[in-house]
Amino acid sequence: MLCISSAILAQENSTSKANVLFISIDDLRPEIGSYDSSIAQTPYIDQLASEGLQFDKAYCQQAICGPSRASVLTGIRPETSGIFHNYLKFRDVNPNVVTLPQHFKNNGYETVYMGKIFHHGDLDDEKSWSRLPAYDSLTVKDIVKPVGFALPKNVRERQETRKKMFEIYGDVAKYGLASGVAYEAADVPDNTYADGYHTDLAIATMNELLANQKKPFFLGLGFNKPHLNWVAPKKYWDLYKRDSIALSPHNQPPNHGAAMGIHPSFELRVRSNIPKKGPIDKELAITLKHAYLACVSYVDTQIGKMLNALKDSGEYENTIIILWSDHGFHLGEMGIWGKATNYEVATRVPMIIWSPGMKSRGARTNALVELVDIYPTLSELAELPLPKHLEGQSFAPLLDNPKLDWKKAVFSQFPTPALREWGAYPLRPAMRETFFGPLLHEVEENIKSQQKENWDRKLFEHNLMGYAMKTKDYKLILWKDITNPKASPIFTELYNHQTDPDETTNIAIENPELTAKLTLQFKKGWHGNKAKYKYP
Ligand SMILES: [Ca+2]
Repeated sequence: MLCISSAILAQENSTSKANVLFISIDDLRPEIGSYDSSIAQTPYIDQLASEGLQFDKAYCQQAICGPSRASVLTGIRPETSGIFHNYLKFRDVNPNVVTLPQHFKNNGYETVYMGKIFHHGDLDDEKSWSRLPAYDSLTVKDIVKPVGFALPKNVRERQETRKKMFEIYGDVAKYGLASGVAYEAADVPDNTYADGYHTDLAIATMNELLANQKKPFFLGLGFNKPHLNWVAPKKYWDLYKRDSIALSPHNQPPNHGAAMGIHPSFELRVRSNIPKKGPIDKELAITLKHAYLACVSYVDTQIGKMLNALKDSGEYENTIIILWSDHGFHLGEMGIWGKATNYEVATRVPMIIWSPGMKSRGARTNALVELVDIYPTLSELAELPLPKHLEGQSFAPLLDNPKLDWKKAVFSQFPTPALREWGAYPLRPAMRETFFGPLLHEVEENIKSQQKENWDRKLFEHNLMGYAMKTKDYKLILWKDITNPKASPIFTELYNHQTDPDETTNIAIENPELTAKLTLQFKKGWHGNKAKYKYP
């Protein structure tokens, strides 16, 4: 009798475990209604924020896809893992690391993903996932595979650009030079493109999981937009009037800022309808921002579909939901179109959480948190043990009390944005012979003129790391030679977020005492800046 009741109890326990819906978004800065965007139309994310907890001060560990995602999903910071460009695979670096979904899989969860959760190259990590999405259900419904461009002229343009770039530059064109147009508005259904397709697939998969088995699920739904190219169905473009789209007035690099901290928008410029040097003119800039906003609303609608399906399934009250973006994005701020800097606009990310048991709903918190905290947080909320290797700190206590005194500082890093060519990767010499040449010459001259005797191409291209520390009031960026970590920084930036939230002026030089004090705080590292909170 005792055996039977224990068995029933065990079964009940396993089935009552909360599911996890893990929503990642690619390149989304907090351009969202609930984050006070004056223009973005995001009713579904806003709704989630109104029911959960919104983090207003959440930061990525590096503002580029691969390293940010590796850090989130392994729980290890780029500085520790060494994964600070897009061409390192986390399994090559850490073959036996237990990833976040793998941890859930090992603890009785069915784990499955669609879209972009890990970065390309890490995408199909077989140790992390227990099953495939419900492709068969979709096939029955005759949904075709998604496309990159829907309009034939844009498909043709991509092919022709590719051909042309290989003719001009030879083999080096394969390193991303041969891209099509930067944006598209086509009158097509949502699932013509990847994000709509993956949402349909996620809903079908969730319904299959709920119908067929009794394990809780960890379902990863990774949106590709608003990453370039900015393609979205026309109806999302139509949500915005061109006349209402304003550009940031802060379109110049910071006064006295680090010359090596500013890049010439490599990623955007490889698109075929974007100028290869010089400023992006106002008309194009407005179109680009329009395109970005259209993608944001497109993704928001897909999130609405997913959340509504979860509510319809009856599992909403039994599911932990986290929504996060891998980094922010400059839309002309500081003269940059792209990610890949140490500045606030690239490192600050939207993050919203909903958990069935949380006591505070619809609140916003200014607590400093980091994406590397997601792994321990979800583990704690799902009552799983915490693996020893994790470098984040669970922010679960904030779900009950968003006003708790929290971390003293959070950390991000990026190697020389000005000269790292692609995904923070060291420059391939042949790139200097392409249209990247004049761009690189210009930024290199800027660095030389600022850094004078410090200039050394090998140091700046390969060994210089910008370490950013964000406190409540300040952002400190130390540019250091990674081959000589004990040496003083080559250059220091300090921004006062109380008086200068847009980081327009580096005040390090005229504030030596404050800079020294913050540098001491930086030296304590993430260990020394954790929240002092003691778990009950
Ligand atoms: Ca990204």
